[in-house]
Amino acid sequence: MADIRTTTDGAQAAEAPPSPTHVAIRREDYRPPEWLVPQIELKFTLGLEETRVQSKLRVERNPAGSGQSRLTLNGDGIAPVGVWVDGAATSAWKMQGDDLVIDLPGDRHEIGIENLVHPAANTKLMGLYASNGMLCTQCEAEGFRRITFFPDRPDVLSKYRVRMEGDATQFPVLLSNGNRVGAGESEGSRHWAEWEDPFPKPCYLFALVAGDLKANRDSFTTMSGRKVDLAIWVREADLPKTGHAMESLKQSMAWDERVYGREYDLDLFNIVAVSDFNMGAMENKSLNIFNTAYVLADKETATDGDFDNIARVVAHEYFHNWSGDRVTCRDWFQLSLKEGFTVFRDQGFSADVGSPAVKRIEDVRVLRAAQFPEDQGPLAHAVRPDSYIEISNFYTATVYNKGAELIRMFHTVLGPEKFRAGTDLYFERHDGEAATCDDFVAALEDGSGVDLSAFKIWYSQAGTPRVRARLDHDAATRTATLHLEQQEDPTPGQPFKEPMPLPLRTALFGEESGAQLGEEQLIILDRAKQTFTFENIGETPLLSINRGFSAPVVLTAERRPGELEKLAQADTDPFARYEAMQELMMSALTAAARGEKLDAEPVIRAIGATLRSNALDPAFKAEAILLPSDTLLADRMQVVDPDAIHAARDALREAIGTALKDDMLAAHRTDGASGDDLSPAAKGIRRLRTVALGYVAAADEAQAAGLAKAQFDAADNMTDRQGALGVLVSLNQPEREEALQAFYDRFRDDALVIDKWFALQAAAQRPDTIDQVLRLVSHPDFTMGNPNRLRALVGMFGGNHWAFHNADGRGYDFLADMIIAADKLNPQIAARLVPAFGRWKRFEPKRSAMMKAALERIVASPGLSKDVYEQVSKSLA
Ligand code: B3K
Ligand code: ZN
Repeated sequence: MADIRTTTDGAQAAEAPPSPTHVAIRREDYRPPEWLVPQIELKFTLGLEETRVQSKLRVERNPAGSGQSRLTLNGDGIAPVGVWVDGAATSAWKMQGDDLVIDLPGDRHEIGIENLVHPAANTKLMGLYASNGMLCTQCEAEGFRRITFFPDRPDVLSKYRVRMEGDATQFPVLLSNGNRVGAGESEGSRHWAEWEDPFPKPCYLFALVAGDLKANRDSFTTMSGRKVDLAIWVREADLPKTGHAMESLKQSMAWDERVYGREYDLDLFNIVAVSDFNMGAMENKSLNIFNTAYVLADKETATDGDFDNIARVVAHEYFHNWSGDRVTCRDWFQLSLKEGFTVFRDQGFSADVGSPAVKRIEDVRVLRAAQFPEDQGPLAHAVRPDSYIEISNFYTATVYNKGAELIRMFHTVLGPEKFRAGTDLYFERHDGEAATCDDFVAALEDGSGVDLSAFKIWYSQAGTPRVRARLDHDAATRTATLHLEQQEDPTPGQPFKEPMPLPLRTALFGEESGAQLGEEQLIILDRAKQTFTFENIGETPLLSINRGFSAPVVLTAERRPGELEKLAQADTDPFARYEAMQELMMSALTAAARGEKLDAEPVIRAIGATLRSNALDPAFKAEAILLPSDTLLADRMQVVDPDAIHAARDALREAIGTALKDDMLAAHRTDGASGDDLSPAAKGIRRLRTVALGYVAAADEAQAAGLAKAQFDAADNMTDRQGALGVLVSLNQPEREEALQAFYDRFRDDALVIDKWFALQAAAQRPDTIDQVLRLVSHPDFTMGNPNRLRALVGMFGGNHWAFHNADGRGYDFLADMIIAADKLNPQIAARLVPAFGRWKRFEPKRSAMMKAALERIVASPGLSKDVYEQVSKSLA
């Protein structure tokens, strides 16, 4: 960023040891841009090996700047072939590191630059790169500077005119943002197209695609009656797999009109699917680029989870058109302004098109699995971070998912109408601007008339608050008193913390009657210690607190024996019921992992009652009977011993499977869901089938292997097939190999399904998983160059708690080797593998020392990228 000073001193020292080359950028150093670029014209002469880029920038001195005559244009790995100022070639420019600087005499100039890029050699997949013979771009966060020189910061907004020219056979389709304003043939077998985007945008939203693609075309008529042409571009063979993505797009467009009053603003909306992509998808204005994994689906190759993820990601990227594109971020510290809000919006969409109760449980499961560990480890950072070395490392569960929880708290406190008044004002007030998180809160406050200032601490204070609750009951006075305490633990760079406002939806139920006692209350706990009184409580109450997970906290309540079991049956809030089950399981598991006797009976009774309930649907049952993961259990242990955790979990699974085998077999036999039925009810039946099969496997391997193989062979859909294989991979039965081979043979030409084949084996709960993974790295289908494949095998293995933390340390050696090797190709993806090592200090001494040694080996490897350097050095600090 041109005008943000870099530093190696001060606050940064608390977070990462200084490096001579990798320096921190700080939020407090933000300065407005010195120069604005209202207009840019780009010309691309396309080639896979080499593409020529000619750019023409209209630059204007920013009245809000400090008056500098120096124009700094960011670059990354590119060199100018020529530079022009106001039409005249000039040599009065110089390189400052990767950046091009020109001293300009006046207030307005036209700058011309020509440079070359090499898409096929671009293994970072940032900027312009080649994938499967096509060309595409990824510019967020700082990829545009790998295409051409530009003030690569989100608060410089420009109107784009883009011309591209290339071989018509190799690149029959030429796409960019906005509207196509011209096209034609040129010399030889070449052709060209010209695109113009009427909406000013930051360069991170620029996109270009050139390739041999075919479109699934449809249209959507907006609420004001405008027809929008929709197209999903894929390789011809993949066209039959685009129907679900298209339906999801149309549903998203209608939902955003209905729920947020947001109408689409151009006549064209394109989605392009790419096989090599660093993340899920990208919201480039009117030209979204997607990882194929979030576009392509049919029932033979995609699971119900895949279908749901496609709908979620299509919605998320579409919603960015307003929360991200029309209103963008002032600087990258404000990333959660668009990401937290857009995740909250996509969660609302998925809840509305599916089951709201199950969706909330899933969202909390993701938060606990991905964000809570972040908050408790060395990489903890605020939703609006204060500094970064590499911004790509901050596309985290904290910025996205905790950011969404923060928006959810605003929604809870304001209620839907006032929240909507606030978001309407936000979009109206900041349309066409680059805004901040403070601007967002101010708009919510002004739109709703409610003071939200106390909640702003959620943007700046990292860490998950811990809440302790105790409920006393005085039968004589018929009052119940709720004693609450909150505690915020130190995180890197934040040794002292303030109490935070925690909105806790709370209700009481009668222990005897099971009936709700009075209305649900929204309690705001905003001090370190507080008590709340409930009047007219005649019978002994059960405490249902943080219902719907209204605050993203770790809450422990003092419970009488039997209280959780009763709540699990009586609570009227589905999330609270699920939570009561989880707490019941968690207390049995943590006790057993500490070496105490396993008390499985209360869990068995609760699961049995859940399975037999006629009032609950299968999807909810499947969620409610799943045991907390090894990783979640590890979070609750003082000293983490992965073997003890795993043994406790295995013992409880076996006890449940044995005691409830008939119920599990009945749940597994349940049918009535045909493979192409994607209703929430059918998905629930399939999910419960496989979860129940897992419990049967814990009780009787041989019987489960037979059932799983039968399910696998008979499956007419990927959910049942993958579910069965997911159970089989952890068993020592002959059916395992047969099914793995059959799966591979059938789907060997389908990259996304082969990703599943790798991922299932990396996720297997077996003592020899590390051996299997080491073998799979040499499999001819394994490649580090494709992010999906690397994530499927290596990423999945890093998340397999028991296997990765194998006592002999080979898991650590393997992951360190992979990070070092992947860093040479694609630093962004390599850095994403580092957090598996993050909480090394919490492990038993032997593993802790080995994890630390692995991190030290990585940080000592020569030529480390700043991506990996930042994650590893912070992990060691
Ligand atoms: N905004 C993109 C993420 C870009 C990640 C860059 N490292 C996708 C999304 O959140 O919608
Ligand atoms: Zn996003």
